[in-house]
Amino acid sequence: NGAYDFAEIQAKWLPEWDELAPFRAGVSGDTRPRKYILDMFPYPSGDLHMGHAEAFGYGDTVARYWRHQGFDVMHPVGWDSFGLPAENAAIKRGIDPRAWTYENIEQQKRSFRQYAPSFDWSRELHTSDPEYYKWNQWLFLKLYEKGIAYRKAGQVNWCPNDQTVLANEQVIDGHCERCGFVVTKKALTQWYFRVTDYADRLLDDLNQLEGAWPGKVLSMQRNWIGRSAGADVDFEIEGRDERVSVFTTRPDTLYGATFMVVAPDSELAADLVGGAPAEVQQRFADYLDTVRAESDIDRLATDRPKTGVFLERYAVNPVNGERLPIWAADYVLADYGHGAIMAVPAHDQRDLDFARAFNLPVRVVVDTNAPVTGVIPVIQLDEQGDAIMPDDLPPLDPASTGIALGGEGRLINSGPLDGLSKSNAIRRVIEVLEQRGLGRAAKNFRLRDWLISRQRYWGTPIPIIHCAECGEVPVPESDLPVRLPEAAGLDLKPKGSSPLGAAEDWVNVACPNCGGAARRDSDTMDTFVDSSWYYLRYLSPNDDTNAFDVAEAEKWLPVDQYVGGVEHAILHLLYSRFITKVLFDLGYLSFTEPFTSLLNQGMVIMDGAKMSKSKGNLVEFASELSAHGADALRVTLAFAGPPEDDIDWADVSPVGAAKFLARAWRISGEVTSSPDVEWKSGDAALRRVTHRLLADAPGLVEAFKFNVVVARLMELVNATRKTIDSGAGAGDAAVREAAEITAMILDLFAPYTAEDMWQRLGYEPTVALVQWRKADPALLVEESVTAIVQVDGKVRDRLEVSPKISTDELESLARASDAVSRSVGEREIVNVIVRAPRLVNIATRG
Ligand code: ANZ
Ligand code: ZN
Repeated sequence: NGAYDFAEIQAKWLPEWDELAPFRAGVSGDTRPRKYILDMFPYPSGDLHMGHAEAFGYGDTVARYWRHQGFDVMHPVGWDSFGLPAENAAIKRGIDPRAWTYENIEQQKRSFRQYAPSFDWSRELHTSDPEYYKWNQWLFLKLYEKGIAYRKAGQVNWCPNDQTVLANEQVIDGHCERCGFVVTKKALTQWYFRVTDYADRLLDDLNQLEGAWPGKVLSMQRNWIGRSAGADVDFEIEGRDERVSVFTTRPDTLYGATFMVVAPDSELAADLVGGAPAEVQQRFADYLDTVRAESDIDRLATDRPKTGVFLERYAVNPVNGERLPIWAADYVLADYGHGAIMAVPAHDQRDLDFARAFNLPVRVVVDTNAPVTGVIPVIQLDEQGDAIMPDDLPPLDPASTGIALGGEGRLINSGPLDGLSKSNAIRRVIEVLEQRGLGRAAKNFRLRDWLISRQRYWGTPIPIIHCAECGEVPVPESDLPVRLPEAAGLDLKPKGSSPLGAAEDWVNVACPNCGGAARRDSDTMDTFVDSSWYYLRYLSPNDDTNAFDVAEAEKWLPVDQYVGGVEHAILHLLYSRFITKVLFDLGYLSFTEPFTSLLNQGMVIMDGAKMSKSKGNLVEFASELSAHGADALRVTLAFAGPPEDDIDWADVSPVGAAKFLARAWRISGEVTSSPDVEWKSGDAALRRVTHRLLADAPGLVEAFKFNVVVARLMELVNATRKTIDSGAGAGDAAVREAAEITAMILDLFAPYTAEDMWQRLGYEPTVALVQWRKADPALLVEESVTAIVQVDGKVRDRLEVSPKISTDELESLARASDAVSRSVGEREIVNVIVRAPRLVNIATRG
């Protein structure tokens, strides 16, 4: 019974667990109900870091918990091993991205082994293995068949530093997500996935996740998809055959349109300016040059001075025949709606700013002072302080105040719409426009199709062959995988076209269709394709005939609990949800949302700041692991606070956690009763602490209150120690019971210590599969003591009361007792002495 030595315990149990392989999921004949607990798989950039320790610690707590609850738990791990960092490291240090990647995977695996999450290692996968990316290519071909994967020429986001295309999602405030460079636009032909076809479903299905996903993530997804409802309105253009449609969320304000604005970088603008005088064309061309250099974020900002060029063309308002001058201005974006708007300066702030800058008319068409049923008006006070009813006030005048009128109200200056409320007017205008064929109800999304082409080496080759005769030819499924050629000899430096284009032996192939000379598509896929469906591959990671096993998917999916960082709140989750819906439509899956519940862990920070090497506040996972051991590290992370909150490593104490573990472990060595002792015979007070924890822990774990469970374990360990030291001794049955339950629950956070305790208590490994003991209801009722009530020195009643009862409460209980009243009778009570909780002494006279 020596001292607690984590290193010794770790070294002892690792090989035992390897032998036992207790975490294999889906072993044939296993009839337990199933749970799928998934952590976002790591990217192999160096060793694991504290963020991994935290997320994988929490995920493992959940996985272990469900095993104790009798479930067959799928808890796999793999690596998201394609991507830019490997390639950049390769370029910088002249090494093979493959070697760099797989060395890092080995390093992370060694660390994971020590850290000991309960992974089913037999399901390990790496997205950069041909056995995996073959199925990315298969997925691409399925999407291609359905018209969901397509190629189009367009202006794409371009990072001049990384020399690669970026998805909209990878542009943060106009800068490259990876390197921070200002992102520019470039014309390129690229592959896209038609995620916009799924926009409605991606939005509506979020309702199913309400309460099970963090609210913040749901709202980020909703904003990203950005659905707005309104109408398309078609405007006649003088001197042009084709009409121009605009998208508006406020068709009710159509009578207030006083000009039209087109995006300078739209085809429409180019077309319209073609019919304008030469000097307008020149002014427009100069303006376009400045606009091209601006980011979308800048263009949409409300607080910058408005700029624009009058094209000297006119549109005609379909409802009143008014001529509207057409301007080109940067605040209208080419790729939203139709790239053109009807400007209603009285009711739209950006239009108002523009109108005031260029002296364009402002016409109020919604009187926001007019009362509307169900809308509480803003009451103003006159000089005497009396309320002015809003409908006594004239409409506000945005042209002089500079403030557009956005609110509810009643229509004015709008012919047949006058008097209608805003929402009724919207309905009415749409009806009229539809009748006349001049417009229709419409909705718009902020979401764009997913650009998946990358001009980089370290990714999945796109399985398409370009033939001069046949055009785009999909690689036949039987020829998959299209393997990445060796990196050796290729120049991986970014240059705007894919390095694969220079791999002559690889890129030149016979057309699968006509046999003629053809070339492989040399782009690789965005790595978000890899991670969009990996949760499926874990179910049959070695199957070389199917991407995933449909029957296994039926059994295990959707994922019950997903754990990972909030940095994936938009992209990764959106793409996984999208691909899941596509596979549902293709008949492969029977569910439409992949992740039933989501937990986002907070960050591990140091001294209030994000950790980084350059700031010098980096806490290395490896050094913490060797200093304190896996268990103390995991207990520290679990105990630090709610998992969603950031953990400041300066505020926590792995040393304290280790002391707690040692205290728990010591007890397991002191127990002298044998495993078959009757627990019922043990100390009742300690048994209550044990059983209350047994009863409460499931709810706490399921609500992710891991810190509370650890605190309660500490309480139990202290109570056990007290019982041992208080004379009951280590032989008391309740001490054994408490130690066994401690080991079982401690397994959620400190598997090595728990296993060793389990063995010291006389059992075979593994504690990880011990079934949750049922709490004894009799031990859950609040503890009571017997209070004796005396009347004039004679015991008249015994009351069962709480040990914490107050003097006053006990006195009134005693006075209320029938036995006491009977014995007092008509006599007068002259004195009451109360010694809560045990004694009440009543003296009488008469
Ligand atoms: C007239 C109007 C009147 C508008 C009014 C608003 C208020 P969301 O909600 O983001 O969908 N718009 C349409 N296409 C645009 C584009 N390509 N670039 C910039 N702005 C564009 O916004 C829809 C509103 O944004 C549309 O409704 C349009 O202005 C503008 F009192 O039309 B609105
Ligand atoms: Zn061909």
